[in-house]
Amino acid sequence: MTLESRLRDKTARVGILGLGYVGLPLALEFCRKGFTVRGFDISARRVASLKKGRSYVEDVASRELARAIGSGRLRVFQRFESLACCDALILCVQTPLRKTKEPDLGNVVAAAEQVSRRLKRGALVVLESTAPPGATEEVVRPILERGGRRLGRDFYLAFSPERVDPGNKLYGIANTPKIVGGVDAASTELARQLYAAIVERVVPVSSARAAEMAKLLENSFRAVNIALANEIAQICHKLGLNVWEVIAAAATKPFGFMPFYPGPGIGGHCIPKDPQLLIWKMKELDYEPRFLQLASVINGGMPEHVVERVAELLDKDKKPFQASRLLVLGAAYKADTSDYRESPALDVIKLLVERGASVSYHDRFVPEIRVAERRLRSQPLTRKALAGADCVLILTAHNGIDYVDVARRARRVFDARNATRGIARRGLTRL
Ligand code: SAJ
Repeated sequence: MTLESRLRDKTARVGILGLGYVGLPLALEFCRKGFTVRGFDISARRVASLKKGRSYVEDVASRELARAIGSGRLRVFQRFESLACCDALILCVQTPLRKTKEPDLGNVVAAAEQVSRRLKRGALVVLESTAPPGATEEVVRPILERGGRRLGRDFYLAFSPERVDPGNKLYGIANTPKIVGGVDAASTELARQLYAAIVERVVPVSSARAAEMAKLLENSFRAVNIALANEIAQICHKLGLNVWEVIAAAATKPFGFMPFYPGPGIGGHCIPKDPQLLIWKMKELDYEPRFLQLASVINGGMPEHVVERVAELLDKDKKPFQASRLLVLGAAYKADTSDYRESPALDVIKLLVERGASVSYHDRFVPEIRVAERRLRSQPLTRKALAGADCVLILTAHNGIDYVDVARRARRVFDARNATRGIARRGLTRL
């Protein structure tokens, strides 16, 4: 039977490498649509947890996971032997940035090498991990061609960007359009058929590079617009204007405008990283993407800007940082998540500690952080903690906090997220 017929009658065996916030929901979606899935992860802890039907991904319910495992629909492995029977293999491994802001494709190479050692003839390989333009063709393809294999005969290869938005209750895998771009036309078509089995709308593009670039545009769009909002915030501060009022007014325009908001900087695993992949690639091609670079500088400068604004407030109280006790509300990179990767709140805390302030934080989602070689634990948000702080900084606007009470009990509040919108109190200052 051909891969096409296996995809059509859902007998194609799907293998997913990397069972994180992208791979695990994807595995469950294929199970939901009737496929048998083999999931692979190098983490013994993750594999053990999955085998017990315990989900570690917020968008995957343990109950559904347990059913998929119990029925044999989903089988999970730490070892890669059973890759050999898979007809379609999807790589969902992390592609972090190195300290030098260069992409680290080590996980992609390692996964591709495991696949290459056991690639079933005629199988389709899809890279979902966000990667610089050309990575699918220049990094993954040569690894799969080892041993004289040929694209289009022995295997097919495509890129399809993940669009998983953790915690998004409106958009999940099935109702988020899925871009697919093959290294050749046959690969595009097979990838289209693979995803057409699980998503409502598949968007084929002309190449893997076009698909890689579309993903980077999506997130660079956010990064540069957030940088614009951050620059407008600094301009409004100089002009004595309320940037939140200005943005809200501009957002009443029913066309041609999309609001973005200032903050203490940008965090998470996508937005800070994706533009850097483009900047890095363009360096190779001797082109300088100045706009992307400038946006990165503006966003990266926001923690410092927040610290300068807090310094202005403490100066009014004749309180140097060294004699100040500061309470930070929110360590996560955005509201109502426990993810604090690349969180700008940690950058702000680090700068405050370096300036000699005594800093504590409260974040019910994030019990502990490490900043400037110190371990800080989330403190209970008590009246005493609020009253005892020389300034309370709101860096992540988690829901479930009584910001009216915060503004009432704290001597000073610096709100970098407009969490106190609509509240008027002496001592309350916003970005
Ligand atoms: N941020 C601002 N101002 C804004 C929007 C975001 O300062 O107006 C900050 C956030 O606080 C956070 C960072 O930027 O620190 C990134 O926030 P984000 O809203 O872009 O959320 P992410 O990082 O979870 O981005 C993901 C992306 N999803 C994928 O890549 C699959 C992005 O494409 C989505 O558009 C975004 O979620 C979303 O819309 O939730």
